[in-house]
Amino acid sequence: MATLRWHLRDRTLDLGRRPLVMGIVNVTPDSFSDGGRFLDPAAAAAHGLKLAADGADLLDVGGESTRPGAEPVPVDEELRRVVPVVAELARHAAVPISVDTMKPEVARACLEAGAAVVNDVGGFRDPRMVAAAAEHRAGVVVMHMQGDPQTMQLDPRYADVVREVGEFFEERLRALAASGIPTDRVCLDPGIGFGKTMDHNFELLANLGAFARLGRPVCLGVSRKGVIGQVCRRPRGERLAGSLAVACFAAARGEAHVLRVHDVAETRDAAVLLDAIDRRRR
Ligand code: HH2
Repeated sequence: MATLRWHLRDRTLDLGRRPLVMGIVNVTPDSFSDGGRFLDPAAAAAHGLKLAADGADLLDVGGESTRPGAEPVPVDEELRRVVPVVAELARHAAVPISVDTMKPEVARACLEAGAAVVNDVGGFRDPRMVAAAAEHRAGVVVMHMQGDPQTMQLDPRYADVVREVGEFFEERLRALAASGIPTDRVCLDPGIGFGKTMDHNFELLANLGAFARLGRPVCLGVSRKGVIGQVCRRPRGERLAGSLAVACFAAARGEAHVLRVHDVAETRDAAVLLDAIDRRRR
């Protein structure tokens, strides 16, 4: 892989070697695969530390489920869920902390508590999100979503999903650079399952190279998602093999650089193995 760096506040991540593993810490009662397991902030922080010990390169803390049809969470409640967890992890985990939120108040409070990345499934279309990330020189994950989580799966439509997601990224990179977020702080994410049919998801997975060509790291979130379940006919608890297959396919082609996953230890093993093979390529 060529040199690829992602700047987050005072750190720089090197994505040129093996794919990085972003461990998911959901502080929610209703996330699609692990809702309710880590709603208590102490349990969530302990889970985050375990994922760091398992080899996560980043931890992504979220307090609002974005599964299709999920109920929006009021800002006070989301703050109450995530800020103590981010603060605890920023103090005790050696890896950068990301906050998965669409709310500027939450992004700002988490950055003040030590987060280094804002992961916005809304794609930083809200100028207040942009301002919060710019002021703190945070790294950002710009995800593509058609519509919003309440309605996104009702009737997703594209003339050409790969072209439209690519155009969205190009527009975002330009707009963010003009608003104080330089391109070297941006990671792109096609948003698998966010306003997409199964066909759209597979079109995107098969053509991730179109986004890697934009010169920025690509984050891929397929862990335990419906896109795995529908093909493999497995319930959520049995999608690890499928999740790894998709992640490895993309990473081995140099088309995914950050793997957002629930199963960190297993994904880390896969990433390290890919690297061991890749280093010997002639
Ligand atoms: N997927 C989910 C949430 N946030 N962020 C990015 N950048 N990319 C993704 O694919 C992505 C994301 C959904 O997964 P999860 O957090 O496990 O579930 P829930 O939203 O139900 O909490």
